[in-house]
Amino acid sequence: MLSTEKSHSKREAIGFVKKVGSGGDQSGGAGSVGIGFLSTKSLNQGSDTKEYTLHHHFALDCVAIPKITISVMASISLPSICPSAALSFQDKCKEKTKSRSSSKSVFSVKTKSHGQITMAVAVNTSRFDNITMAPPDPILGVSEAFKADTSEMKLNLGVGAYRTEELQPYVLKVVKKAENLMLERGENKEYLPIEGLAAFNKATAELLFGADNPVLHQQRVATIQGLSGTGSLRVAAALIERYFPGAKVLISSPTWGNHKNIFNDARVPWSEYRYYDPKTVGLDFDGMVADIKAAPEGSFVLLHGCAHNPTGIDPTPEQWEKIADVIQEKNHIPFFDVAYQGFASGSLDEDASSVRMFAARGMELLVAQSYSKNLGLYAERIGAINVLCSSADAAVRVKSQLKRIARPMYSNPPVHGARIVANVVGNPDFFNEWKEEMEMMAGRIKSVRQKLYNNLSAKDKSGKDWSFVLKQIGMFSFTGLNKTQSDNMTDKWHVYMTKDGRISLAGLSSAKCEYLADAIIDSYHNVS
Ligand code: PLA
Repeated sequence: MLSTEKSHSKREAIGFVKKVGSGGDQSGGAGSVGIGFLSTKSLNQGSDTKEYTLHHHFALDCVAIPKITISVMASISLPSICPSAALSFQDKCKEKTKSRSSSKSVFSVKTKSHGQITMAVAVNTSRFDNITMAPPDPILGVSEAFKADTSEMKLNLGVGAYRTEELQPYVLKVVKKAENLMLERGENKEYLPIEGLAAFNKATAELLFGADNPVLHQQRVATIQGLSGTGSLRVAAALIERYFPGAKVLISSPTWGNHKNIFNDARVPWSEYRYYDPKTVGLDFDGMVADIKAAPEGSFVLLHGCAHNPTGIDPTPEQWEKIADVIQEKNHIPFFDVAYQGFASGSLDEDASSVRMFAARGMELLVAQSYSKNLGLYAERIGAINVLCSSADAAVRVKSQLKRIARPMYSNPPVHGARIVANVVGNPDFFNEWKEEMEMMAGRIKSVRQKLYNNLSAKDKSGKDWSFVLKQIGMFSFTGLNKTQSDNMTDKWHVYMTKDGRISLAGLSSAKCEYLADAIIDSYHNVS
């Protein structure tokens, strides 16, 4: 153990402190040691109690530590965070230890005399010691693991990000054109208003509801630009928490892995409704309707507008109508997450048909939008939150509150992606080019889906029906593989995927379909 000795004159700045280290001794012997600096302040004026705060500390190996004397103490309280040091000090001083906040390297000293004592306090602790290691993100963490794999066979089917047939990221040609135009115009970098770029907000609401939708002409939609789908969902969650205290959000089981985090962080209670039926690898429609019906009146029902993530299973138009019936009956509020408009079917209008049908019924609803997938603007963080209200007056008030929520969260949104969307949608040539590229991307995903199915059914001699792969829509396939089987996909076959059995077909090339089919068949039949 190392000790300190130094005369103390001022209230500020006291000395060094120790770490118990092998080979250390009272006189400051060698060993592995930590050194910290303390500052002090009187807790109350005139009082003899002082609070010592540990500032930096760092480790040294095999150095002699000077002795420092602190000339003020008679008793000391140590935090529970460093029990070993507390004991050491107790032994030495025969003083009582008293636990203070366990998260702070702070201790108190009572000055009753000016005798000299030697002090030893463990400082190889951090104020962040009570923070535990967070687990890797179940989706984005997969990409990190993929990067670390050196196998040539490796395949990243984790995150839903579009890749070319060469498995390279793809920047849409129309996005490059819009960016060139923006560069030529020499746009400035001024702050946007809190609600975002006006041209973007207009374009995004029109894409969602259809430019001719009466709800827009009646100015019943409050739209603000958001930080893509996630940020838009988060702002809407904050609105729910603030203005619908105690209201529950109903979430499909299963759902996109981040939904629960979003509502948890916003302190919005949620519960699940049945959605996926493992027996049929299809929609548990009766279960879904029963659970929505059973929920407390006035709940929010989170619905995936199209291309349900992770299952790839969407209700049919008739089923959507029945879902709308029960939501209306129970006075619930639909909350759509539209992260894949145009990417599921290749058609912007078709993929928005669920939202438009609910709007046509005169229902109030919320919609979070994302341009990560359909315009490939993942890192630009561009999306929107729309609240369709029953009156223009309500929409104005709701918009003012959305802005009020956004301001302390991120102040105002980034401009680049918003300008891209506004330029692409606002220019008829660009708009058509975008639709063609979207069809191309959706088409490539459909073709690998077909090829994967062909390989699965040709190679698997067990008679298992793989046709569910073809019935699913969007960029994902929910394989039905369990966690152990999914682990086998990664550990043995270097196929990276989420542990719920989801694979992103957007990350699959035609050339890799056969390999993937082999991996799935092996994991399905040989691992339980
Ligand atoms: N909503 C759903 C249903 C999603 O699948 C995603 C993205 C988002 C919202 C949010 O995307 P954004 O914030 O980029 O707009 N889901 C991805 C990526 C593609 C992710 O997990 O962040 C996925 O792999 O599931």
